Amino acid sequence: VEASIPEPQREAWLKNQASGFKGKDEFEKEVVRHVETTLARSMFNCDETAAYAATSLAFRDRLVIEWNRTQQRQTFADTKRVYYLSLEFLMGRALDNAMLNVGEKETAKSGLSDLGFRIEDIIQQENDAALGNGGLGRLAACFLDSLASLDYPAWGYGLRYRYGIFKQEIIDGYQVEVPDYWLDFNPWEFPRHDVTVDIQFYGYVKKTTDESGKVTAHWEGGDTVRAVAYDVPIPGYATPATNNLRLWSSQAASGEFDFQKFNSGDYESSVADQQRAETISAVLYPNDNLDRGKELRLKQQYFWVAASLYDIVRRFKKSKRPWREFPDQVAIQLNDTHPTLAIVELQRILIDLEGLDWDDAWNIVQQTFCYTNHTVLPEALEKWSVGLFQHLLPRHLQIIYDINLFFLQTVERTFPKNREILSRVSIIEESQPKMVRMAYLAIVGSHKVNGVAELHSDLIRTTIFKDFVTIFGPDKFVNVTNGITPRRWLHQANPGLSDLIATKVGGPELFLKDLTLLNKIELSVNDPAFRKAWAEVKLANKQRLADYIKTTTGFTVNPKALFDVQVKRIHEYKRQQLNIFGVIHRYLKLKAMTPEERKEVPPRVSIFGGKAAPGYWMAKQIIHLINSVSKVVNNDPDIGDALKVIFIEDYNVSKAEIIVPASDLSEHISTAGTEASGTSNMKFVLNGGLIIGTCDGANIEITREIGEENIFLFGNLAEDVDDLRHNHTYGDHKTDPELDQVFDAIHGGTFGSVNDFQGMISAVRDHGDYYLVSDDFHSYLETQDLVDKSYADQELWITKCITSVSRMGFFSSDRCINEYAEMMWNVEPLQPETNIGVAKGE
Ligand code: CJB
Repeated sequence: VEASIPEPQREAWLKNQASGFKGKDEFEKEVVRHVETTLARSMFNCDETAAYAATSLAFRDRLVIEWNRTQQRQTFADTKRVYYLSLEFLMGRALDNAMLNVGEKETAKSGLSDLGFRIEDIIQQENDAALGNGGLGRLAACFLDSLASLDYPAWGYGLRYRYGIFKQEIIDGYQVEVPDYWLDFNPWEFPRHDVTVDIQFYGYVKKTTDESGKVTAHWEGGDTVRAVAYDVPIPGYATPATNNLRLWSSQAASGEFDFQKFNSGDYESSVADQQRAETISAVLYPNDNLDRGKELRLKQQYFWVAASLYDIVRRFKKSKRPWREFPDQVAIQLNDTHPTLAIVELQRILIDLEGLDWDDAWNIVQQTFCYTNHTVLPEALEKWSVGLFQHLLPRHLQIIYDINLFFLQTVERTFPKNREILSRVSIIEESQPKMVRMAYLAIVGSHKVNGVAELHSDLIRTTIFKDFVTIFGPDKFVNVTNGITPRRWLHQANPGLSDLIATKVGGPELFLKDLTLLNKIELSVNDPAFRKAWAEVKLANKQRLADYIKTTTGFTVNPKALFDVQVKRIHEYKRQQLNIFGVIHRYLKLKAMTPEERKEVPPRVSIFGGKAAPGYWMAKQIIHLINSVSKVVNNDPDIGDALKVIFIEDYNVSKAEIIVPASDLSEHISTAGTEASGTSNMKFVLNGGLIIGTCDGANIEITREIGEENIFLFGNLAEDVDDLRHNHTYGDHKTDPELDQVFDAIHGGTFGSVNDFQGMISAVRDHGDYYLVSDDFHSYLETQDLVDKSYADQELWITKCITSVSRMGFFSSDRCINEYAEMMWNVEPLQPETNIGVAKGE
């Protein structure tokens, strides 16, 4: 390594090694130093933004020192690493997390107070890093936290979008999208202008044959775009281990602009070239559970995958090991099919650039990759047209055809003369136009495939990937039920509850590293002091949310009311429409009561939040209906506290941190068989709220863990969905009569012009009610009545909550990551103590 300092000079380096702050005095010194030098400001010119920046930089310095040590340790130990490839990392804010994970939040709090700031205000200054849409991206963020906290040698690879998920504004009840320019000032990233990769697109393939007759393909011509690395340190909790998230940003390969064009007077087109290159990493596609097949998206995928693989291969080559050892050193996890091109790219590198035989290369590829499926929804399964591939990535298309050919040949050997199976499993769909089926390519190129909850894993084995189970055998398909990091989703979001639990479990660092220890609190379920403290924590969290609602919407809600929450992406399959129809039904019932009767009903606040994809018309209609109902109900003097309906604008990770701890009841009510897992269900229960839900995704395992007496399940089962749908189309299907009352109210103009909501009604009445809203409506209302009755008995309710929390240990993402490591990656943690000696950097 040429950049390495020669041996004789190293002593001077070792003597002068950087060491971040220790203790409050040094923290304050670092903050002041950053304000006065890095930011060139002073005590006469230091607002909260500057204090946030300086505090973050002080923590970043600490992280980067540990980051360096961690990378050196891993290189020195020459261990296997995991690479988690994800187009989305929904990280949220970093400062609070960094303070808690390195165990210095108290230091920072008192230091900032000495310097004239409240830590809460400083934390609020940070923009969310919102490089994701929803569950899939947040899962990736939880996994990074667990990988670091468990000392696994792991890197995340993603794209550094200039614009993350859009900001949502609600104007006159409608969603309006506003760009999220979050990079204004981001102290958490390190630009690595020295780590760049030039990525090729378009062009053509030339083949040459050497004397021995060996044919080699050369991909030539086309455009080149430069990938520049930006590194984000990922601190582990209660360990010095600090991993790396490397995000690629695109820029013109020739630097700022094409100087030849520039000098010849073609200034505009040189700038246009530069902008075209930058477009690749400009914006996150805002679709959740939907594939749109846009060329720029495929460009993003290849750009990111090619840069990441170049980096991984470069790192492997430094070890000078033979290629066959690549899978002993490298495990690559494909988060959904978005990075599937990595399979093709590695095969291309091995055969075209490194000269390996096809079979040897393919063996290495299959041993390296694993693939996670996150959905069975047909509209979300990625396909790309062969024509687009041919144009953008001509060599990759050839390799895909060869992969398919060899795969189909083996299938044919096992199932001779079975043409149906061949066409069913072919990576190329023989449609007009022909399409590349990315999930099939991901399965064929990986050695393990997993679903994200038991029901979901069973469904993929028996439906969408059934033929592949027959071909490869059942062992290739495994389940890893999703999890969440208790650091962010309990300790950070709900410090009151975390502290209370810690008193029974022997300190936060114990249960936050082994969440099964939560079961100890069940011993205190009847302890009056513990129960009282529990109720106080919940009320304080509800008060915090009520204050937030007051400031942002102007509506006053009673913190003693039952807070009923549904926050997630807006999607027909997640059925926010079922919820809002239920709310309307409740409103109509309340209106029909006398004031005395109304007083007997337990008050409720129905809280919604979530973004609709900008092109998803029905989802936008749902948002509009919720806001229209909110306006009518909240301003109806007959109703008062009995019912309030709130739509929280721009739901994101940092808002979830306020909302989740404040919930009494949360709704996870997808049509059975559609929600692969869900992870917010886990967050809500862990924070002492109960669930109303369908038998879908991880709700089923949550029930198994916490007991069915502690969850409000309703609705049809996944196994009955097909028959019900069939009956809608061919049978004598009638809308549920109580739902008809709701539709009548909407028709009557109670919530504004019916034209605005006709689509939602027609979907149920005229278009087959694909999501079974009518079929589940009665059962939903009955179960909501049961919720009211249960909530009225506060003593029993608290018992349910404490018991549920105590049994949630299974849902830590630490358990999940250990399962991946053992079943799929074959990697071991590398504990910090094992490091001694000097290595050569990452
Ligand atoms: N998921 O967030 C997304 N986006 C997709 O495009 C496909 C799936 C979600 O992934 C989560 C993590 O596995 C699941 O919990 C959730 O059910 C699924 O919808």
